[in-house]
Amino acid sequence: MATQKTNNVASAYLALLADRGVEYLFGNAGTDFAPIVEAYAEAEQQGTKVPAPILATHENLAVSMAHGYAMVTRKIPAVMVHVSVGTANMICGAMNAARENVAILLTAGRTPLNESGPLGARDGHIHWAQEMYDQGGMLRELVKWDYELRNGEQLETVVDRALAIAATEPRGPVYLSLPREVIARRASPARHGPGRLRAPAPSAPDPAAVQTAADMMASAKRPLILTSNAGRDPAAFAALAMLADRFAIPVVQHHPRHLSLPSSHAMNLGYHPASILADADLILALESDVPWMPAHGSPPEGCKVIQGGFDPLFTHIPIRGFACDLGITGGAAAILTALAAELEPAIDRPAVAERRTWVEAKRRAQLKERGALCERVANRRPIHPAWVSHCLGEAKDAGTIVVNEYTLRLDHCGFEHADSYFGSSSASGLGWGAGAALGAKLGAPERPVIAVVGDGAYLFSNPAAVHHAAALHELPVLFVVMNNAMWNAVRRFTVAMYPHGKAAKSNRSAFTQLDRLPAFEQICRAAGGYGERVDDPAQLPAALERGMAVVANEKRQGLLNVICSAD
Ligand SMILES: Cc1ncc(C[n+]2csc(CCOP(=O)(O)OP(=O)(O)O)c2C)c(N)n1
Ligand SMILES: [Mg+2]
Repeated sequence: MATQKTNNVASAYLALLADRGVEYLFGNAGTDFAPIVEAYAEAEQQGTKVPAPILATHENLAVSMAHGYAMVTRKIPAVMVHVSVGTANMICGAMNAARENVAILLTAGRTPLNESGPLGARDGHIHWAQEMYDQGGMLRELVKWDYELRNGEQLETVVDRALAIAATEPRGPVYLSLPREVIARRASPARHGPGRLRAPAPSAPDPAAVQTAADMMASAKRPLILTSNAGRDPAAFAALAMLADRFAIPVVQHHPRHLSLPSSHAMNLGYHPASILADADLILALESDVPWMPAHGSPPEGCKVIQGGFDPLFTHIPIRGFACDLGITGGAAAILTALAAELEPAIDRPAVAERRTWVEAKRRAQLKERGALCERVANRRPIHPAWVSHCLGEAKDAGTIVVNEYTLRLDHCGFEHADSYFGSSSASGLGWGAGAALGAKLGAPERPVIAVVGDGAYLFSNPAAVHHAAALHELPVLFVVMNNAMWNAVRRFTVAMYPHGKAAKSNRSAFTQLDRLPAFEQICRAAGGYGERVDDPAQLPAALERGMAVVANEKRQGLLNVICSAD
């Protein structure tokens, strides 16, 4: 039984969070924070253990940092923002986290309830206009649970329930609002017991469903595994490598957010399902919200589809019609392990040998094509994104964490270990990558962290706030900005929709060019970091080396503004 000498509910709240393993509170403050600020001062004086406060000067940065931290540590961080307006700024980050099953305790103050009277009652003009009928309603669709703290007596139940629900698979953010008078109330010395409200273990894959899947797989000639996120569970990384190798089943990672298979694995057929879909007679889509892109081709008729994961139908997505002839609910590692055990006695060894040869030939052709492209573009100016990706792959070491907001070409940058690569959320709320990289560095300080972002993504991330946070919290990250001076995605999708249209013929179409961009390297330098503009492809390897050396040796952030072509 832990006892704190507390003044107010806020003190008890912070002590409870720390006791439950919440190491950091990422915050962007306002008038609602007064009791929290006071509680921190009190904790410092009394030596009470509380989550370390991590100040972020924009809410999207605060949530993205928390996301990055949670993604590498699998611990639950807390975020606190300023009432309704802070919540509004936080929603994009909340959506990124929700779609990636990242457990975060999102919190916000709440406009004082009383117009006068108790400590914490309204004393600023904003305390009228900032009130909303349903503050939590703004992000209710994106969180697993939301609640408003009513009094200090329920604190332990509320916090424990919030953390347990966030940690239950499929994981996700939860939201708690904290009215100012409630957290300002005097609390009797807080007593909380050890946490008794733990996240339940996930259900095991149904043995009958696994048996059926194994039968389907054993009789298939060209089975294919498609995944985006199996590697969220590091045990699944090893299980997938084993199963794919043992039974010679090719794997394609479609828009991966976590690495699920080493790049060098003999069954790794890259990142584009369209290149192999036509051959498949059975697909296992594992933790994959969009296993293939119907607009680019669908599996042939007669090809059966098994979907597996914690929520195989992705019920939070309103429309999603990917076939599911058989669904298996459970963790990716558990599904793969059970499947391998059932497949072992059923498998036709000569068929596996034939398939292995077939996959290896496909893989050789892919590698040759990638190598040829890389050679072709190596000397191009502006620098080609494939060359940047290749050079980065050569420069980083095995322990490096790469956070990619969208522009890195995975085809040209190899990764061998679980948790070495993190891609941006399927929701793609831009502005995530730079903050997530800072959070990753906070969670894994001993590992080098590189953020690869487009010029657009970089600007969405609130660069001044990002570089300030990197300096303030001493988080030396290397930012590599692939600067093509445009929102190429907007251009690409316009041309794809109107290939013979007027915009396709123009290179000055609206809402695509980013002219007169600032010198990004100077923004980083202004915050005390290292900054370099790179426009010569031959100089890129040396520039990467310099950037990485500064980050490693001088322990300060760095930014390479790499002048790139669109494609
Ligand atoms: C919050 C948010 N606003 C807008 C978009 C739409 N969007 C998707 S990609 C993109 C452009 C990204 O530009 P950049 O990072 O430079 O990469 P590029 O497309 O040039 O490769 C935009 C604006 C988004 N995904 N998220
Ligand atoms: Mg761009």
